[in-house]
Amino acid sequence: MSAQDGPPAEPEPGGESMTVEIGGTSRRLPAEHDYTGDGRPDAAVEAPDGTVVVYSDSEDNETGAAEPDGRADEAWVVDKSTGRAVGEAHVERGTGEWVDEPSGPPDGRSGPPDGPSAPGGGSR
Ligand SMILES: [Ca+2]
Ligand SMILES: [Ca+2]
Repeated sequence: MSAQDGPPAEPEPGGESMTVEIGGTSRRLPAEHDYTGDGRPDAAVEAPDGTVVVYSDSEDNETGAAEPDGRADEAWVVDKSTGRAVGEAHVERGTGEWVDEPSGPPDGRSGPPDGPSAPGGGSR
């Protein structure tokens, strides 16, 4: 893709934020970068264990309509050392609870044989 011109309808950069509701608690997180590639800013939270959770808002959490409502409805757990997603979850419509996706992305499985790059120990 050639992106010579700016994005057509980008919401003002820098001033975005997203609400993440976990277990009845709401957190407001800055959403400044598009990690998922859909053109909308996502929020990211770094965890002490070296993973980053990326939150994405792509639909209305209550109706499921494809309109962002400012509340996160998808999340990916990314291993910082590899840059790969190691987990995925989404908000269950109706209950508003986070549900783990049972299986990873289908194309993440049979890739090129680049072995796990974990030289020298680790915490597991
Ligand atoms: Ca995004
Ligand atoms: Ca949402």
